[in-house]
Amino acid sequence: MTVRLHNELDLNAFWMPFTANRAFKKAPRIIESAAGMVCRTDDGRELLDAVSGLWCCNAGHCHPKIVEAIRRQAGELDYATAFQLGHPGAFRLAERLAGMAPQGLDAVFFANSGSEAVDTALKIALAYHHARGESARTGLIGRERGYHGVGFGGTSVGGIGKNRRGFGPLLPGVAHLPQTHDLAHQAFSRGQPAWGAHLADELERIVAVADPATIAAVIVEPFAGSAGVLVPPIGYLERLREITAAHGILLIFDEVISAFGRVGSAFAAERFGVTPDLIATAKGLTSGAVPMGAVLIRAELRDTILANAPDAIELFHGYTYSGHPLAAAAALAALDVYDEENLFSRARALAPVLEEALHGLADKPHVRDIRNIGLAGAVELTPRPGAPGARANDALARAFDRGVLLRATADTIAIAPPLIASEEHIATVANTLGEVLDALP
Ligand code: PXG
Repeated sequence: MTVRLHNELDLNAFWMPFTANRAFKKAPRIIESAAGMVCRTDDGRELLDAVSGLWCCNAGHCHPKIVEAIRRQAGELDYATAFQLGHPGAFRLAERLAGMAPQGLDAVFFANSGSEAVDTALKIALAYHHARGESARTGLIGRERGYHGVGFGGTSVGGIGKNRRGFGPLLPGVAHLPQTHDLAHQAFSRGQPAWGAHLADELERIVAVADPATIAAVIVEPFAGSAGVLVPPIGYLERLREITAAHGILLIFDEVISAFGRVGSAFAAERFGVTPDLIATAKGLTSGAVPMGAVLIRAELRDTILANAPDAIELFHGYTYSGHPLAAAAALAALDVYDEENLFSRARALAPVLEEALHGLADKPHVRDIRNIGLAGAVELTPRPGAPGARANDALARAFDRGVLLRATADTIAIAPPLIASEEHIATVANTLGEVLDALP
């Protein structure tokens, strides 16, 4: 007889993040170990991980090289502060990231999560304008359905209503661009939709109302992940870049999900051919093995702040664990693995396989849209009347029982396998989802 470990666990104290705690604790699902594409539950079941943990384990789980690098680092230097001291790993990693980043983004600031990376990027944007004597530029522009983590900055620029409600007035001076997904014009688009570039022109309207000289930055995900893989219309990001540049507004890409191969390149900025002023990233940076976030910054921004600083310390910002030795070691190893195993080009090669497999589900019951970009895809279902989200949740539970781990936001099911996935893995995910949809009420 299998012993279920969670029967021995007291589940009460851990208040789980973004979780239906009461429901979970009645029917807990515990992952005990993982390797490569597979997670194992405490009752010995194997699950094919079709969401890379949570969009982060791009090299798969427990990659031996990453595991070994963390082990080695833990025995050599557990911690060194980066405040007025340093250790080699953080410098090596920053140099490496600057080398991979789009041209000109040569300065790197370390954080410990996507949320911290986003708030750091927003603060650096404000500090830059302040250093240039444009202290009135404090306004920030996000986008409807955008997700930028859970700090007060990221929550303020974020555009998912439920994540904002109940948390007070948030930051002042924030506006939101319209979201870019439109079923009537884009349903079942493969890759970037042809319709919707004009939605970027809304920025002109917002800027005209607010006075451009009061706006510091625009922040968007190159493709929106959490909201359910909303792919940028052709020409949309280019247009945002033109408008921001014309008004002296910084453009921040939130690449917490889209970097490190998810769309077949180191950064989505490269894939879409649009270079922002700052990139916030995390997740795949360490392949999820140790928490870490980073902001890549156009060097001129950093240099302006350094040159105009009234104090010896130029930016009063940073974290106890900025550039933590274990995180830096994990990230350096992850970047090695991405290189050695050509995982970004592998993702590029697998993208059409995922596209074909997912769009093959178009005629299944309840499906009202399918979207994809790189190794990210979404199947959007028609909600059950009066019960938004219930149908996708049901689908997830059924896929789990059939050994496939998926994610859902509202009634959209997201698929984002590790970049080490094989064509067979992708077929298994799509076939399982197809069987689930066939039987789904
Ligand atoms: N920006 C983006 C674009 C993200 O996707 C964050 C910031 C925040 O990162 P941290 O490390 O602070 O969580 C994220 C996180 C989902 C899901 O189901 C996605 C995230 C987090 C939780 C759930 O799609 N992304």
